Amino acid sequence: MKVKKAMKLVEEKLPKKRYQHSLRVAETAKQLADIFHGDKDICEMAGILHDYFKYDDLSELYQKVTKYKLETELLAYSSEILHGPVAAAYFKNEHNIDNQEIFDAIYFHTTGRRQMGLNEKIIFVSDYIEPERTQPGVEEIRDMIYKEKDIDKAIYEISKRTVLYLVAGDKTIYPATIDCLNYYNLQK
Ligand code: DGI
Ligand code: FE
Ligand code: FE
Repeated sequence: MKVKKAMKLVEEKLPKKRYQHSLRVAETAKQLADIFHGDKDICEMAGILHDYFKYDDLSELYQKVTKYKLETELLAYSSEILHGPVAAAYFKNEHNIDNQEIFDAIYFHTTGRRQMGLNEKIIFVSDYIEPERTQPGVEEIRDMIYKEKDIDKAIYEISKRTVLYLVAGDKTIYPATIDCLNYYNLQK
């Protein structure tokens, strides 16, 4: 699929603000691909498509988990966890995007996981630091990327903040989120 087609699909599917977020993630990811020697085309495509199912009803997402034979473990989680895996499977199956790195980057963009590939790491971080993100401490993460150029440290700090936030809100933590935290704690 060409970039323009991907943009058009996302523009038609998502509210304007979420479409614009997707474009900013793609732009940020291209920048990070330059800095860390990732693949700009993979980063751009994954960035554009990553949140495609962000606002689908849970029942629609569950149907697609079954249709695309994704892990049944996913059925215990909400759309916050599901929108990535379902988008990865949808674009692979319905739009012939058969690039494993794009698949992984979209699939794990919310949770991260242990041993992420470079482009997968770039999407995970770009989603968190794109220019309009304003969560407390985001500037520290931007410094780890743009000044220290330490992507593994940034991943650990993002995971840590996410887990703290989830625990504080009594949310269920998906296993890959914890794996990511532990793995990058030892890498940083
Ligand atoms: O889709 P975005 O808003 O751009 O960002 P995202 O896909 O990273 O989603 C962020 C949300 O997902 C945020 O509110 C935290 C939540 N999240 C991340 N890891 C987990 C999680 N929610 C649960 N319940 N469990 C997790 O492990
Ligand atoms: Fe997302
Ligand atoms: Fe996002």
